[in-house]
Amino acid sequence: VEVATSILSRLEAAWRRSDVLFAMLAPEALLVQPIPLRQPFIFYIGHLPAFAWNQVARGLLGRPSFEAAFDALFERGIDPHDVDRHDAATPWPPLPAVLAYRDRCREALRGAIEDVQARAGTDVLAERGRIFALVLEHERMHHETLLYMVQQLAADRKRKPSDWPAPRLGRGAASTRIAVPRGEATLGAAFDALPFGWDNEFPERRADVPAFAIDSCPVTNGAWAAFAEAGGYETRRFWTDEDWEWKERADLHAPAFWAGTPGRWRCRGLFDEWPLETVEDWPVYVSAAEARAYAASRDARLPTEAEFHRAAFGAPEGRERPFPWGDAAPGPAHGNFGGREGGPVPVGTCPSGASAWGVHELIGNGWEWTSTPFAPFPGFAPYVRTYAGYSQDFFDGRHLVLKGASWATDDVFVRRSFRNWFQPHYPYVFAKFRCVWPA
Ligand code: AVJ
Ligand code: FE
Repeated sequence: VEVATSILSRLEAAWRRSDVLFAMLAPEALLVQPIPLRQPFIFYIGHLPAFAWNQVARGLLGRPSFEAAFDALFERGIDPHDVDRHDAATPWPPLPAVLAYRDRCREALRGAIEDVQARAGTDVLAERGRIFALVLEHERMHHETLLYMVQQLAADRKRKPSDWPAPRLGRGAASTRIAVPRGEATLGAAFDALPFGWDNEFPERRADVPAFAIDSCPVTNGAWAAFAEAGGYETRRFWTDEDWEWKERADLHAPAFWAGTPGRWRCRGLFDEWPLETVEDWPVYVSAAEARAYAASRDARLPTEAEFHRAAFGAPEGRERPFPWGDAAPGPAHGNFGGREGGPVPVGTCPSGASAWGVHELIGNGWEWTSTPFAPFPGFAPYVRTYAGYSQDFFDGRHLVLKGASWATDDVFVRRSFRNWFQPHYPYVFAKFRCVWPA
């Protein structure tokens, strides 16, 4: 009963957050698709309940659909091969119908908790309430999707909540180069070590990581402006062939988060815009393609996933840590994640979240790009039989692993084994980077 109550209250909290986020949209924004690869907002109003219903009621309990067309229409948001599954000629259903569907799904889920628990002894997805953790994490993941879509939405189509946090302007810390000696890093996790993890987090894998040096802080807007103004976007040798071609085609001269012109850049937040000088110590949010061009300009490269782990969780005394700062459960003292700030903060201003080596904000203030293609660990199994394609569909060599968390990432994702992934030419994520060099 206690477990059921906690599942229910976590579901209800996630749903309330979903409703708060959708309330940021002006009504005319529902059909807007601010990111071409993503569906319009209305899709997500249906996707969150459809996903939960499809997983728990249809997938696990085998219940019949009450609205099969919506179950299918709202099932998946992004196709592995970037194909928009919704035929543009077919109009989306009216909002009241989608909201009625959402409410019916939520009601069915409230009623399904005990039925799922009854199968805990025989079904790995019912055991430890895994299917509900999955549904909860999916909903919370999409909260961040929504926020970075709202970020791209025109100002007159969104509404700032009255309690939106004030921006943290001001100076950050200067970045230094930190030497990390050779050692082992643990990636992933043993299946039984976590109450829930996505398929791509398992099993545990040890990597031997040669010594390297790494920026103590991520690259800032100010440093990026210097790169852009020195001709970084126009210097062919900093870019790989593919990245150059993409950048040329997109006609990119600045990060997707910037507006304005050279010397007069402005940085766009979710609802406001600032002259770059006032936020020059915020981490710069860029695509991996831009990040690796910047790294090349400094004779550096992006860290691998294993190097990120070594920098974040390794320690001179040998024993790896669950979190960069040690054993304490993640909270506001450890970094800018969990949606407590409304955007980035100046780099290096949360020293209590630094790793054993003194590397700052590896978790929080922006996801971090790695150079590692998203791929399964040896022994991978798509154990979520109701969603076997969650990771597998993206093991295509076209996605990179990101680690850490952004200001918008829920606390639930702050665990060592969590892996995010995006294409290197996807510039919309709250994703920062730092450089590494040979030792
Ligand atoms: C893990 C964040 C890359 O947003 O495409 C949501 C998560 N998968 N619904 C994404 C996801 C299906 C996924 N990322
Ligand atoms: Fe989804």
